[in-house]
Amino acid sequence: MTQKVNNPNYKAGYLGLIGQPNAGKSSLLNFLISEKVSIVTNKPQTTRRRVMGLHSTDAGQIVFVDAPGLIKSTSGLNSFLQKEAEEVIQSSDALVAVLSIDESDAARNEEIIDLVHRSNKPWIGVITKTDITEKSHRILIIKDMVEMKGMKALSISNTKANKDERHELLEQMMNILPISEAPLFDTELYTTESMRNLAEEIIREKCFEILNFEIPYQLAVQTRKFDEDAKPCPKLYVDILVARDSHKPIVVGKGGANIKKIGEESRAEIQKMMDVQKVYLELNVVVKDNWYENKTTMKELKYVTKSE
Ligand SMILES: Nc1nc2c(ncn2[C@@H]2O[C@H](COP(=O)(O)OP(=O)(O)OP(=O)(O)O)[C@@H](O)[C@H]2O)c(=O)[nH]1
Ligand SMILES: [Mg+2]
Repeated sequence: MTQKVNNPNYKAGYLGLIGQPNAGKSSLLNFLISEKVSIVTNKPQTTRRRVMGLHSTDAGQIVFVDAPGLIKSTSGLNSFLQKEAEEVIQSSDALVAVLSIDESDAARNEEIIDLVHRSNKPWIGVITKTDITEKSHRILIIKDMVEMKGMKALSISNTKANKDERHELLEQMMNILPISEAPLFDTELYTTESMRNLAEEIIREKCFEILNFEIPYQLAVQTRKFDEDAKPCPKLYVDILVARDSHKPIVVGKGGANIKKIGEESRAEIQKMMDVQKVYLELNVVVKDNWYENKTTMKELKYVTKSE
């Protein structure tokens, strides 16, 4: 149970990060909470289900909800991504429109602005990737689009911003949250994600980075067994699900090169995340034909929205 606070101005609530795929939502979340909770790659549609990150101070608690990028689809995994993003909008107390200056089509940023505005929830615009100097003329254009709706726009580089800029952003975000009698989660936590989920996501991120083309989009990561208290070190047995037979040799790679690299890079990052010297990680590539069309598998992977 979380404790009531003795501050009539204390704020707490869910703040959804909404944007086009690749806009920098997950990078923004990690930057704001100074921890890596949401995976980041240069490929769109990296985030699949909502990921929560927490920022707690004496003034309040922001529960960031990182959503998948907005896409339109009616089938398979993409239809889940669309529903999940829509549900984050509905279930949040306030929203951040994450708007990248790297987006060449202004209409795509406008679409996000219209969407968050239509929700009738308090929102602010955060203009990202401002370090891409050759596109900096777009900052003012996007700022205008947000201000036309009567809302505030702040700009940030997730890679180059300093502590003061981070504080400014957090303060503005706290401002649009509702007054609350108590924090929503334990104030010592920086995420509500389990170790197991964080580890799965790290492995998925490495798959995205190491494997090319369409394979990462048709792949999922599922823990078979996680023995946290094993001696001499925690043991993780994880399946990489692929959608067809022909994908398996691609994930494994020539002489096992890909899977070895995915394993090594994942293990190093999982050890860091768990704050331990050593983790035993066993990866298995498992073919599950068109797993994204299988309701049970989708459920097991938590690729179902809260309302389903
Ligand atoms: N130059 C620059 N690149 C950034 C910035 N923020 C994010 N990126 C890069 O943009 C790419 C996408 O970042 P993500 O944080 O994964 O974007 P996202 O909006 O969460 O993407 P999805 O989960 O796919 O919807 C990655 O290659 C990031 O490194 C930034 O401020 N500046
Ligand atoms: Mg993301």
